Amino acid sequence: MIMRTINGIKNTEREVTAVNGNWVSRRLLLDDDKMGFSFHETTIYAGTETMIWYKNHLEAVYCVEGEGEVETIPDGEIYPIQPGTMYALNKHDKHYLRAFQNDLKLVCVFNPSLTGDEVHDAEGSYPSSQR
Ligand code: 9YT
Repeated sequence: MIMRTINGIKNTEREVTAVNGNWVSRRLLLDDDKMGFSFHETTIYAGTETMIWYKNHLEAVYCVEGEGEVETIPDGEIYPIQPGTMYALNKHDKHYLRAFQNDLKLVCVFNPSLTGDEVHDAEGSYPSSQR
């Protein structure tokens, strides 16, 4: 049995802030938990835009708070996000993620699981896992 809380993760190595300050992510489950996926709560700060491209991972994202949008690149299609919305990057879609007036609180699942050591490169991508 694994039991963790967001409060227990704050200020530990499982809490990561983006280099550009756009988001903070708390990693509830990572690769070493051996669940076959990783599980995150990510807060995207109000008024920010982040380019993301998970070339090597599939991700599903569920919004629990806030409003924003995803814009897929290069087709420019806009997908609004509000509480209750799920989006799945099933084609490794390159995208902009924007939060509007309030912070966006998102719950995310990655396959393959993130190890927690990944760093977004200039394309918004994480490297492929070593396995
Ligand atoms: C919304 C989103 O892409 N969240 C991803 C989680 C975060 N980049 C992390 O924990 O690395």
